[in-house]
Amino acid sequence: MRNLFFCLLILSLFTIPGFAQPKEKKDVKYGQLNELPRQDEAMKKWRSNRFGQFIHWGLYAIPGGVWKGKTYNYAAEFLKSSAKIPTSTWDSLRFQFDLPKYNPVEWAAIAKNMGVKYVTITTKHHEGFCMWPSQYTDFDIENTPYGKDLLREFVDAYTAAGIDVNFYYSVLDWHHTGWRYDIKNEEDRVAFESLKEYTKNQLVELVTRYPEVKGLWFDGTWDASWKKNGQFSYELEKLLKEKRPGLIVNSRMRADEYGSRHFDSNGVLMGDYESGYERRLPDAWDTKVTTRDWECCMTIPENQWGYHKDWSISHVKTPEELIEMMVQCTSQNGNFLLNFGPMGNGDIRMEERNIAKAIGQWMKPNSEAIYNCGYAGLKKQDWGYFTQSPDPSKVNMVVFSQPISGKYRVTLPKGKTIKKAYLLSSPDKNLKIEEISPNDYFICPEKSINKQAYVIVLEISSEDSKKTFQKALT
Ligand code: H76
Repeated sequence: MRNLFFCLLILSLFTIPGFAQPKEKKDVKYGQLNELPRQDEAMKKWRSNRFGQFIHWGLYAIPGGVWKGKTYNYAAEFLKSSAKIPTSTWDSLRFQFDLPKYNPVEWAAIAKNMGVKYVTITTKHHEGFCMWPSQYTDFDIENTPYGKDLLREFVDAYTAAGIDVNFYYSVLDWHHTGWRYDIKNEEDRVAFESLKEYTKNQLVELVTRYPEVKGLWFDGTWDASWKKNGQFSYELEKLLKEKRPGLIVNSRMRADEYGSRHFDSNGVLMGDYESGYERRLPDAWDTKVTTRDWECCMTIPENQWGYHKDWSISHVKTPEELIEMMVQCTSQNGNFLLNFGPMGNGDIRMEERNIAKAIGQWMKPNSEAIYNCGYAGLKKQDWGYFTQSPDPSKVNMVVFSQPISGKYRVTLPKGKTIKKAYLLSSPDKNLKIEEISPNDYFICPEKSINKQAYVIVLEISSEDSKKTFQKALT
């Protein structure tokens, strides 16, 4: 009787809406375009890069968060909105964009020295100013004292340095009269059509003028107006990929026809990688993210993308914090995109130069644990992060927190054993390995005196695993 009662209880739960019911699959027409994860060469390259530089540069770099003597603490690229500056006033900043210090060859050298393999630069942010000479607007670099195509110079310099170039593009546009936050009536619809047309023209222009571009990073796509245009963004992604085979697009570009963003109404990722991790990381033990491509974009201060004159208003991340974030991303199959906000005169601020240098100094001896690396499929431990080397028999341990005991725990899946362990910096010297129980180990470096994160390499074998297991049984 009691059993019957429980059976009925369980059965009844399935009939309560929203409880334990398999979600009904929606018919999504304008969702994902291609099978994921993409396995073509362009995507493999993107995935192997792991570390990139984000660049936010536009007219907002001129006031740098300060307007009429008042400092606005909110993100400098939002100053027009924070200080309620009329569009015509803001737009006339372009007459001050003369960039005497702009030296893209030097920028590229700084980036290369830091160890990035790709860069993503703002071609147009929310202010609507275009960093390339666009045939579809006068609000562009051509109509500034600088006058030249700074984007072409940028693409050339970074490409020559061996760094893949990507373009950030904001659909949200405070300058374009067709932009709407929502579409509420016929007038809005007509206006927004002109913005759509403009967006399409400019993106085709960008991928045509700069065929080197590897990917497009869409932003300002959260408003109702864009979300109501799922079919348009689907067709736009398709068109751009036809124009530029191999083009890589972030998930933020898209909403499906039901307005579901990043992931469609059935939970399928749109675009080629997830780009929702902005100024935050997934939990370090989250293994779900390892099943897809993703990228985390990060600021150095708390929330400044464009140049802000006063960095004392928030915590400024140290190179060590940033390196740890990058390593965590790699350990979970993600890329790390670190933002720089060049100044209104074209220079790069000293704080950013110093951070780039410090990260570069760490990268030089340790980057083998980053490039081409990913999720190792091992249980995360408190001392840091595992990264899987492209050599399947090698796993890196990137140590950030040295245990007081001096012993580093490693748990392997059944059937695998550690053959040897050594510091990446001295591969000829084996570290002591203590087997606790089958598949469970302590790695014991002689001394843990490192002041910086460092890498221990594990050579893993699956052949002699049986022997070890047998030995343990007897
Ligand atoms: C909010 C917001 C925007 N998205 C970031 C990537 C920056 O561009 C910021 O301005």
